[in-house]
Amino acid sequence: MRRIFSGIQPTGIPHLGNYLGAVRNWVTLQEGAECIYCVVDLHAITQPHDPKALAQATREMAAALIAAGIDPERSVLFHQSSVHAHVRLSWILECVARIGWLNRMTQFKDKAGKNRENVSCGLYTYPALMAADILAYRANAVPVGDDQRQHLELANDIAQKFNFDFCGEDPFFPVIEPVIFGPGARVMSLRDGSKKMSKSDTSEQSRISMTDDADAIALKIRRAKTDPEPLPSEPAGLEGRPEAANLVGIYAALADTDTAGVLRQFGGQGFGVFKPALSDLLVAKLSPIATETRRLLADPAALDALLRRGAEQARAIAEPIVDEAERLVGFLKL
Ligand code: AQP
Repeated sequence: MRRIFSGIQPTGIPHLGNYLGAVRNWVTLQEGAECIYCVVDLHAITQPHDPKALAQATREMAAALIAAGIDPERSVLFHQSSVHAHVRLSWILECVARIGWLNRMTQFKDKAGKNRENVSCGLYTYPALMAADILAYRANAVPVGDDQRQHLELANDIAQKFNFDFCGEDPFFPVIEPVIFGPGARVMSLRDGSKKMSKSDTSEQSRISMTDDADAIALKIRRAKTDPEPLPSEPAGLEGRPEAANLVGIYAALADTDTAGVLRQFGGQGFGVFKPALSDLLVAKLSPIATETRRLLADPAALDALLRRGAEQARAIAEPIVDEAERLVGFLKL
């Protein structure tokens, strides 16, 4: 059976990119696979954060995941800092990973920018922790947005080097398959079609948050950057029009169709017609999630109990795996 692992940082309210690129697929994958989903609060402190807000942000992310359809009865749902196996394995994998491999990570370059000398060491070694998150469960499939493809390739390189260095003929860690699909695999900023939609973008107008109400959604879509041309009838006509392509891609992902399908419906129409239709679709899909998130957050004790149970389930899987990894490395296990 496939064992799925994926995570999301509690760095703010999840947005449409998180939903279409990752969370929605997590929900679908619950049918027919063993799924382990994690709110990765250890990753969230790799950049400056507010310690007073992190615990609540972790709860909010868990609530949003459950509201979007992650079923804690079927999947393991927990927060990363409650399972120490992640950190234990991360250290080992940092010692397996090579500096040259980490130097190639584009996410580090994007997030560090010109401030490279002053960002945290954690931001640099983030991909080794991500590899540990997955490999602590010996998960073999990881649903993510397209931006995480490079980190998964690195996780595979690290796993294979561990197997080569410590496991002889009998590989301990599996090959990890990235599960990346759909027109929502890379949702771009509403203000700049060349930048991905992100929780940490300073402009609220750049993203649709999963808790936005109908008015906020309509306003953000109305203000979304576009061009004066009508929509083309064929996907090729979107070339060189990143903002238009992004909005069409969002519509396609929400309507479970593809770009060609959307353009068959809206080709030749201007944004004055297309944007209200997109707003209505967004409201129809996101409003029930926002309402359910608020309902879950009204009972933090119940939410905490779910996370506590998820952590116990996660520990039961990860601790023996990481114990064995430590034995393979040669630690004295008493
Ligand atoms: N714009 C996006 N389009 C498609 N998928 C996306 N994901 C993130 N942004 C997009 C996917 O969401 C999952 C969880 O991401 P994360 O929160 O752990 O980290 P991130 O990729 O760094 O997302 P953000 O929103 O940009 O967070 P911040 O601003 O805090 O760094 C991942 O599977 C990711 O691919």
